[in-house]
Amino acid sequence: MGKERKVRAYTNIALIKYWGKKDETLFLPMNSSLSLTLDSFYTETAVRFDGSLERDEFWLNDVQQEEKAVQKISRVLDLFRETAGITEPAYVTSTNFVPTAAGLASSASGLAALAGAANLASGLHLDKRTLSTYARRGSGSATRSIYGGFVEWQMGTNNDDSYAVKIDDADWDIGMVTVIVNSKEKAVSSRAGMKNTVLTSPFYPSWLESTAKDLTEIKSAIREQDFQKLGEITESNGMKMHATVLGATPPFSYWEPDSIVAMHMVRELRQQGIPCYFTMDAGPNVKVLCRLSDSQKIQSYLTTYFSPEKVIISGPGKDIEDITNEGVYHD
Ligand code: 2P0
Repeated sequence: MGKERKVRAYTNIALIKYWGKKDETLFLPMNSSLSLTLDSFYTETAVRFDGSLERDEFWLNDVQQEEKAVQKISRVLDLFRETAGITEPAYVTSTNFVPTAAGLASSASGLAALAGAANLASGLHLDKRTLSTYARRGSGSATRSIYGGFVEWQMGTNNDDSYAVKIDDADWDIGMVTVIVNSKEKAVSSRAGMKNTVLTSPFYPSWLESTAKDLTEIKSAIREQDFQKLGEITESNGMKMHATVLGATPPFSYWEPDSIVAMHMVRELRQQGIPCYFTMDAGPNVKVLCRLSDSQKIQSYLTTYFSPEKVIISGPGKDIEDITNEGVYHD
């Protein structure tokens, strides 16, 4: 039996969105994206390869997972088994750490933590860049969760050159306030939503063109630590992604009435002189990019409408971490 290894990976929120694949098997995206890793939402996953098991076993938040969820992780584990020459099944335990009542599951931190733990348990010890290509095969957004701070997923052209690169530690008073509008499972998964958008939305080609420009500009905003420019590009890019969805056949939207309330409140905060900008993903929750030092003021304002447990402050998250021996007493 192999040694169990445990890893923590933090989730990330895209400021320049990944929306569409050019290769569904390899998870090669249609465009490069850029995200902020968050410290308030993370996953801890332990993996051990164990010859006494008949097949992979996966426990998430102390509940044994059914076939479909097991298959999803087995595909990633197979990549490590193939490279390391391992034939044993794996025993995987995972815990999602999200604030109470948020109910957010995160494929980004989940699949990144799985890849990170399998990397150590298999003895491969891949560098982080290569590891991000393995995480990518579990879920596109997981590519970026290998690193903390601002992270670019460079789309590349093949399995080996589509990876994550850290752009900046985001340690210049950067934060994000997440507004949980609805924590139920979404009606259109991001995987299905992006596929339908690529195939049917007439706005999609313009999205690709415009997002390439946004990426160049947001990287210069990060380099210059120009928060206003960073925020304006973030808000604009998110809205453009949602516009492609409205143009799909059949048209759909991830927004709910309270998403629009949250967006209005962010605009009001800006009118009050607090710089903050919203973005949304494949669901109704609203994420507010802000100065970490303003996050409590923003939270106070948002909780005049939303319940306090639904408005969560994050700072920048860290790189994926080996926590195998965390909590173990060393003398
Ligand atoms: C992102 N999203 O860049 C974009 C913006 C949602 C909207 O990545 O099919 O779970 O597993 O690669 O990564 C969510 O989609 O999709 C996502 P798959 P994923 O964060």
